[in-house]
Amino acid sequence: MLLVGMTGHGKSRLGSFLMSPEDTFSIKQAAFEFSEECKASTQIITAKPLIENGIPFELVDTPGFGEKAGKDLEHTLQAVKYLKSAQEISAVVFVYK
Ligand SMILES: Nc1nc2c(ncn2[C@@H]2O[C@H](COP(=O)(O)OP(=O)(O)OP(=O)(O)O)[C@@H](O)[C@H]2O)c(=O)[nH]1
Ligand SMILES: [Mg+2]
Repeated sequence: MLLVGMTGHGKSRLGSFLMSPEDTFSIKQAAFEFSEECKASTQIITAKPLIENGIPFELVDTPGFGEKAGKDLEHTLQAVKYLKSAQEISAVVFVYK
């Protein structure tokens, strides 16, 4: 399951919540690093294994769009490389606040 969207809209925060909804974790303990303010944080695509209803899958956090000139291209190339190597994408979640 791939989390995509504009920078600062909450992909990493949502991903961390989905990994452990019961935890009121601090930023340091979160599964996916997220920023304290609404600023760009994720730079590298990160996949974490998760089991839901006995079904194993990966939750994938991606860098956000709209950070600054040049970054969108860099992040898109990174995404293309990741998607080419991925076995299967079951869902793409567009995170919009
Ligand atoms: N109030 C509130 N704040 C949120 C929510 N989701 C995210 N935030 C805050 O918004 C800020 C940005 O969240 P991130 O999860 O880092 O955003 P992101 O989409 O991963 O950003 P990039 O990694 O730059 O693409 C952080 O301060 C979060 O705590 C939400 O649902 N409610
Ligand atoms: Mg992020």
